[in-house]
Amino acid sequence: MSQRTLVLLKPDTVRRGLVGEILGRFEAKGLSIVAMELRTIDGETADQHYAEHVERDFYPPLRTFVTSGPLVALVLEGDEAIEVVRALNGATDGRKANPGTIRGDHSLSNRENLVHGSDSPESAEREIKLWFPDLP
Ligand code: YYY
Ligand code: MG
Repeated sequence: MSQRTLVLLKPDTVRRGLVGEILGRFEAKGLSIVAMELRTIDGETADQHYAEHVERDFYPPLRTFVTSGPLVALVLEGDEAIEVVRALNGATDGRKANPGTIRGDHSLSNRENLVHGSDSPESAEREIKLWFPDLP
């Protein structure tokens, strides 16, 4: 079933010059880009995006990180796109993510882990509305 999912190439991806490498993986997989924008977000947008995490101990440094510079926000579309993107991204902690995944190949951190992908159809709908409210 074709789905849309919200993906972020977080500020570490942009700083490290990995936008092309990571975008290339999604494209090579066959996912289509239906929206994409380079954007620097403020703390309130971070709070909305990570609403489920704002009370967690790890959130304050995560908030600082995700607002620390430009990121690339995009919407990807394709068959089972939500699960496919999560599989390409790999486990949250880059130290534990399998080699061959984006995080497994390029991240050694549980915070600076390069990418975000929506975790369910409900999250994807909420996040796409938050980041791209005008997307038809
Ligand atoms: O969906 P995913 O990004 O794989 O992980 P989440 O459990 O939703 O956490 C969101 C985000 O928070 C994660 O990508 C890194 C960061 N984080 C952290 O900084 N420290 C933790 N102990 C857990 C997660
Ligand atoms: Mg998550």
